Formats: sequence, C-alpha cells, structure tokens
Amino acid sequence: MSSRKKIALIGAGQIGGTLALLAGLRGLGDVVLYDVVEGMPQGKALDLTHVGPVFGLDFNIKGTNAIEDIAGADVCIVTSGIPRKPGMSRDDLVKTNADIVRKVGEGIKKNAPKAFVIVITNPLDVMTYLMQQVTGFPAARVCGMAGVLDTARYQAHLAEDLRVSTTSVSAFVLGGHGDDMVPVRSYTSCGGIPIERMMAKEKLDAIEKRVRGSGGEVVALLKTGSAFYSPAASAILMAEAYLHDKKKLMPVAAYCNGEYGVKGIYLGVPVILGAGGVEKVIEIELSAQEKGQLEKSVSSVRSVISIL
Ligand code: A3D
Repeated sequence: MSSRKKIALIGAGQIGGTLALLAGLRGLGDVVLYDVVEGMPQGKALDLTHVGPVFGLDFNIKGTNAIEDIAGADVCIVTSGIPRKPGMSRDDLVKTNADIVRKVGEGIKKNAPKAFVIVITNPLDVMTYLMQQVTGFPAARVCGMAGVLDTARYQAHLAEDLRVSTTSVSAFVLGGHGDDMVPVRSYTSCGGIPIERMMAKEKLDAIEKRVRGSGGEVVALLKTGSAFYSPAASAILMAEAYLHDKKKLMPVAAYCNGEYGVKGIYLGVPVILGAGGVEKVIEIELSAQEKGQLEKSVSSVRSVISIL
C-alpha cells in the first residue's frame, strides 16, 4: 500500500488541467485526471508528466476515461460540466450540469467512498448540495469552492486600489456564489485597520460591485468559457487544508444546519477545514445590511434548488 495521497480530478477541461498542474507542482500526491472526452485527459496527463523533470519533481499523473481509475481517492475535485458563455448566468447551467453531477456523484460513491469531495461545477451551491445528496456522504466530506475565490477577488481589487500587497488585506465574502454574494465589509481590514477607515464608502461600493461581477467580467473577455486559473488555485488551497489537517479558517460552500438561520442547503460560510473535512461552521455577527444581503443570497440558492 502506498502512503502517497491520491487526488482524483473529475473533469479535465480548463480548470481540471490547471488543477493537475498545480497539484503536481505542490506535491499533493498522485493525480488521476478523468473526463468523458477520449484522449484528452490522457494527452494532458502526458504533457504534464513532461513538466516534472523541468522542475525536478516526480509527477505521477494518469489521464483516463474510466471512472474506476479514481478508486480509493483521498480527494475528488469535481469540475465536470459546462461553463458559462457571455450572456449566461451561472443558474442557466443547472439542468445540464445537474445530470453530469448526478452521474459522476454515483461514480465517486462507488469508487471513492472515503473521499473528501470539493465541487467547483456551477451553479456552485446547488451542485454541491446535489453531490451530497447523490453520494450520501456525511455533509462534512462534501463542500464547494467559491468563497476562497470570491474573497481572493475582493482582496486583489482592494490591494490594487490601496497600492498595498495582497497579503496586507484580510477580506471576507459570504453567501451563495452568484451575483448577490456578500462581501462582508465589517470583517475586512488592511494591516488590521478596518477597511472603512482606509477607503471612502463610494470606492468600497464600487469594488464590491466589481467583485460580485468578476466572474462575468472574465467570461465577457474570454468569450469561450469562464475563469480557470484562480478557481483551480482556490480548490488546491482547500485540498491542502484537508490533506495536511491545517484547521484553516476559510469561506467554503458548506452544509448549514441552522447556522445564520439557514437550514438544509449549502451556502458560502466561514468554516474550519482540516482532516475531518468541514470541521465547524463559524458564526459571526453581521450588520443589518449584511444580514439582508445574505437572506437575498439564500433565497437565490433555494430558488435554483427548486429547479432540480
Ligand atoms: P470545461 O473546460 O468545459 O471543462 C469541463 C469538462 O467536463 C469538459 O472537459 C467535459 O468534457 C467534462 N465533462 C462533461 N461531462 C462529463 C462527465 N459526465 N464526466 C466527466 N467529465 C465530464 O469547463 P471549466 O473547467 O472551465 O469549468 C468547469 C465548471 O466549473 C463549469 O461548470 C464552470 O461554470 C465552473 N466554474 C466554477 C467557478 C467557481 O468559482 C465555483 C469558477 C469558474 C468555473
């Protein structure tokens, strides 16, 4: 038995390929890249195998069209599905992607019953909910990647405007991964200084508006798909927190069981991520305005679930 960890990437498209590269570069373990398109995951895996020697790393990446090859995976990261095109909302993807998530969910349940599952497929909160339903895994072992990316976008634009390092900015975004996500201003700071003391309200409003529409801004520029470098990097951070038992506090789409007054759905909330998966949902006091925004975001998620 190898003690190396096994990372299964379900979907070998733009995000899947980038995930494989990052997993190899960061030495997460052996990677299986799975997709339904014949030859494509094998081709990407072969190409990535040739990256190893360049950096003096031993990449072990296998491309496959057989879901059985994910057997025994410790982590599954799911990107299978279609991405947005200009003019589409994330919710427009629901029917097509739900069928795909149901199918791969069955494959994960059968072949990797002990895996920690990170969903990236959109509409994110709803596809994560569906994945948990299909696999029947404990909710702590199924979560979605969105908050890490939304927070990084908030950090990036605040740091850009303040002309400081992104490492000086500590930011927070809650709610569903849609245009009504909630950048939480009251918990955002720069070098420990509350952000509202560093920046005029109008400026903050404008940056938050841009963060909500960041995914769409990328889609409009690319024209053929959606963001892929930053979503992949964000999911790798989550996989590392799980594999290395980091107990890292980060916003992820997690199952809410009464927290924030929300029950029975997945929603972007701050959690502790460690070897137990989503070990704890952290509840923080929100301003009245933030609470109102969160409620709006919750109803958007619920309305998409009702389509399923
Ligand atoms: P893309 O490059 O099209 O890759 C998706 C891959 O899924 C393709 O290679 C398909 O062949 C494959 N696929 C389809 N059906 C199956 C199946 N049944 N089994 C295995 N593989 C299958 O898209 P992408 O990588 O750019 O994006 C993937 C998903 O992530 C989309 O739904 C995007 O909307 C979503 N996304 C989410 C975020 C978040 O922040 C949550 C950001 C960006 C993209």
